[in-house]
Order: sequence, then structure tokens, then C-alpha cells
Amino acid sequence: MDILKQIAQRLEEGDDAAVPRLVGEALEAGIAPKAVLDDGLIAGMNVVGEKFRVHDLFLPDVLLAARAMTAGMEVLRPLLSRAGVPSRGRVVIGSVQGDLHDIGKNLVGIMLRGAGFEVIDLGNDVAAAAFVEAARSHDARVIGMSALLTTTMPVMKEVVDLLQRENLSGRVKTIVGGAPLSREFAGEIGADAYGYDCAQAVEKVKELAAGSP
Ligand code: B1M
Repeated sequence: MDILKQIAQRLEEGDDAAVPRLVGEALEAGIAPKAVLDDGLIAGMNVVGEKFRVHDLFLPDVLLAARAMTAGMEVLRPLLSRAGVPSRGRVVIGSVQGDLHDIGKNLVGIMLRGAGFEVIDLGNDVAAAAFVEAARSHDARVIGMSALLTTTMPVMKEVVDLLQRENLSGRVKTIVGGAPLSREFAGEIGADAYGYDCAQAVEKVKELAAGSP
């Protein structure tokens, strides 16, 4: 079996020893970090999500898979982030209130740091007011929000509305992302950008930071 398929398979099994070892082997074999991420780790997690949806896997299995994914990401982290890049500005990120999913948000953070942004990561389950307060206190130009549950998506609109009410929307831009979102949803709630994946998130944040006063 090819090594990327093995990574996906071990991730599905929640094997947090084999996944980082195989990620290391794939990198040593010269496979690009982005391919290891997309075709190994994320591909495996997509299968887990589908099996969970049809009750082929259960919550403890998903937790184990998430742990294996995090262990694999740790091996990739230094390759996706570059040290010593001059700061492009500060970005506040977090998973919105009620949402404990943070793997995608963590990837976005790794990639933003790699692109030279200072990232203030508020973690998961972050209330609208906490995003706005952090942007204000850290003088951040962009707020990045992640949601994986359809039930937590409305919190993103609360953040956009709060920025508007506090007359901050000209200065602090917003980007949203996460599996259940779409460009249309981002437009409907008045977010400044939508990122389909972590690579696109970085491109959009660069544009937002460049356009922000
Ligand atoms: Co949950 N879960 N989960 N889960 N879980 C989903 C999201 C689900 C789709 C599974 C399913 O039914 N098929 C479903 C949501 C259904 C819905 O809302 N319609 C679901 C559910 C129901 C639940 C619980 C309610 C289950 C329960 O308790 N009965 C519960 C809720 C807990 C809560 O949040 N309050 C729950 C719990 C969990 C775990 C804790 C076990 C675990 C999370 C562990 C963790 O994150 N530390 C978990 C996991 C792992 C998943 C799945 C399987 C995988 C998510 C993931 O990490 N994907 C997920 C199924 C799925 O999404 N296919 C599922 C990999 C990650 C790299 O992708 O986060 O999409 P993702 O990020 C992508 C892009 O979306 C984008 O970039 C990344 C790729 O480059 N992106 C951004 C993400 N954020 C961005 C921000 C940006 C830009 C791009 O700009 C700021």
C-alpha cells in the first residue's frame, strides 16, 4: 500500500504512534508536506467523518483519530511554519462558541504563522465578545473564525455584528471557514472573506491585512 494510503488508514484506526512515524517516513521519501497533509492526514479524517455519519464509527473512535491527526500534524508543523519571517501583522483565530472542533483551526494557525503572521489563538468555544476584545487588545487586523457544526455557525454573524456595533468593522476584517460553510454563507453574514481550506485562508488573510488601514 502506498505510504499516503497507510497514513490515512492508520489515522482511521486512531494509531497515534504509527501516524507520526509514517508522516516522517513520507517526508524522508521526498513527498511534499502539502501532499502528506491533504492526501494522507485529511484524506483519512474525511473517511472517519463519513463513517461517523453513517454510524460505522463512534465518538471514541473519532477522538482517537483526532489524536492521531494531531500527532501527525506535529511532525509537519516545522515544515509548514517558517521561523524568522518578518511579521505581516496580527490575526486572532478561534473556533466559535459551542464548537470544540479545532483541528482545522489549528492548521490555519500553523499556515498563517508560516506566512509570517503573529497568531493569537483563542482556542475553541470562543464567545463573540472574546474575539472582538482580543482583536482590540492585540491591535489585530483580522479575526479568523472556524466552525464545524451547523449549530455554531450563527456565532460568526454575532462577531461581524459586534464589530459593526463597535465601529471596528473598517479596521478589523473577518474571515470564516470550516466544513459546513460556503462562500455564500460568508456573504450572507457580512464576513469579509471565506477560506475553503487552510492554504486559501492564508491567501485571503494576506489580502485582508494588506487592505486594512
Ligand atoms: Co465532530 N462532527 N462532533 N468531533 N467531527 C463533525 C463536524 C460532523 C460533520 C461528523 C458527521 O456527522 N459526519 C458532525 C457535524 C454535523 C453538523 O453539524 N451538521 C459532528 C458532530 C455531530 C459532533 C458532535 C455533536 C458529536 C456528538 O457529541 N454526538 C460533537 C460536538 C462537539 C462540539 O464541538 N461541541 C463532536 C465531537 C468531535 C470530536 C471532539 C470527537 C472530534 C474533534 C476533535 C478536535 O477537533 N480536537 C470530532 C471530529 C474529529 C469530527 C470530524 C470527523 C473531523 C473534523 C476534522 O478535524 N477534520 C468531522 C467530520 C468532517 O468534518 N468530515 C466531525 C479535519 C480538518 C483538517 O478539517 O476542520 O474541516 P476541517 O478544516 C479544514 C477546512 O474546513 C478549513 O481548513 C481545513 C483544511 O485545510 N477550515 C478553515 C477550517 N477552519 C477554517 C477557518 C478559516 C479558513 C478555513 O478561516 C479562519
